[in-house]
Amino acid sequence: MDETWHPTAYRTHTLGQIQREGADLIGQEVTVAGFLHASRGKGAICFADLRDGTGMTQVFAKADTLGEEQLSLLQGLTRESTLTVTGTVAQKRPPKTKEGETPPPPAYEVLATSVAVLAEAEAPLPLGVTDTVGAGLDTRLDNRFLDLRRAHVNAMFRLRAKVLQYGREHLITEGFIETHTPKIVATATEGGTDLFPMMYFDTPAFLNQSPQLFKQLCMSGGLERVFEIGPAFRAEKHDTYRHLNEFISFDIESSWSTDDDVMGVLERMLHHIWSSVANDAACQGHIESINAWRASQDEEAIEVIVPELPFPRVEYDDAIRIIKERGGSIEWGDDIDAENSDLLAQGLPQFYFIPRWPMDLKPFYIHQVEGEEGSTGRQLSRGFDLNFGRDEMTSGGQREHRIDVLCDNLRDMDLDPEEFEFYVAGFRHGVPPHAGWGLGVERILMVLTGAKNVRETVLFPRDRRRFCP
Ligand code: AMO
Repeated sequence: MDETWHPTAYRTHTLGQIQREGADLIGQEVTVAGFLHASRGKGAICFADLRDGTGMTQVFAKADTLGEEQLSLLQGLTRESTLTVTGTVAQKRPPKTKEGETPPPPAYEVLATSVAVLAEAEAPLPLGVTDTVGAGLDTRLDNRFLDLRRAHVNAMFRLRAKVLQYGREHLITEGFIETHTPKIVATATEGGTDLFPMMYFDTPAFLNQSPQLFKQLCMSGGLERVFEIGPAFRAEKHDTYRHLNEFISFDIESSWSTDDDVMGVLERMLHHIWSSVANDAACQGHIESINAWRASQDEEAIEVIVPELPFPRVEYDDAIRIIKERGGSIEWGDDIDAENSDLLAQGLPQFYFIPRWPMDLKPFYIHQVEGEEGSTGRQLSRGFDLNFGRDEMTSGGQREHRIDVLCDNLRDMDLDPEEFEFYVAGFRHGVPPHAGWGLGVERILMVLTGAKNVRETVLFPRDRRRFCP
């Protein structure tokens, strides 16, 4: 555990600390707090398992040290109620081991001298916290606060925080600064119609689909290298395992850079995230929690395999040829759907880039490849995707910084440059050539944790049917 814990008004020690530092705490008085995970014992004794965000510790209560009244309070307490316990730390009696068997490491318990109930849980619980029989995803999401108390679900969000921490950390070492752009906007960002409308006082406005146009304006503003981790809203009527209507977009934009330069930033960042997670003891604990759950569901264990650098690059032209050779139904100029990505990913067990997409499959802000055309003679772009298996993780590219070409691109895509004046203006008074990408945080979490549904990786997912809680 790398965190430094400070006592709070409710506890002197965490439950994780009792187990880790138990040898030094024997005989010492402590106050711990947590959820009542389980309790057993009648008459003059009670064993209660207490759980907090750091671990679990057994509380041993006896009538002669706790008093009859408090003992029966503890014995009658419903599961998942919250309480504090004051008592002394003792080593638990080690379990009997057979000859030749290695004894488990010592464990510690708290001999209770007083108990205070903080909030009693109603029974029955709408969702079992300790059950290994999986509840349906809808029931889980309806009762997410309880679902989160389950060890493997809790672990998912602790891992998620680590992924963002290591991603941030890496970009800062490469000279990026963290920015925030508005989520209430006047125009579409990506073109197209998948916007959530809203009223901004008396004026119609939208929730932003991506920080794209604003991060580019930061380049015109001389901020050189920016990143942002923030929500993106898409009113797409998808109902799949990988689409959300609100997701967290992890974006960068970098001046004086090409598509190749920012692909380098992306692979170095992902490599850093994976290797940091692999070497972080807390993350290993989270992976173990997830694997314990997977084992109970007869699912294969997940492993953190650090991807090798550089990631493979399969240009769009080659991707189409390879998919066709493997029997896929696709033509040059088509998007590469999940089934065809499966064919392409054969022999590519990790992340892979698909650079140089046809210009007309990419948004208006993407730069074309000068003097180079695809095998069919159509214009290629400096846009790329990063995939893992069948799923797209990131898209990005070098941006068009020449104002005349940018306005032509807008018109070619039936968009009116005047409606994008706030953006186009940023190209009128000098602008560095620049490139960037946007990565779906939830998609990356799916890869790391083996989640089969993107909703598993979001605290309170928003999809076509769900916006509460
Ligand atoms: P794009 O639209 O491809 O590109 O989005 C970037 C990445 O965001 C994730 N993503 C989603 N995740 C969950 N649910 C969705 N509905 C969803 N839509 C997208 C994907 C995707 O690869 N402005 C560009 C990025 C850039 O060029 O910098 C953009 O938004 O992982």
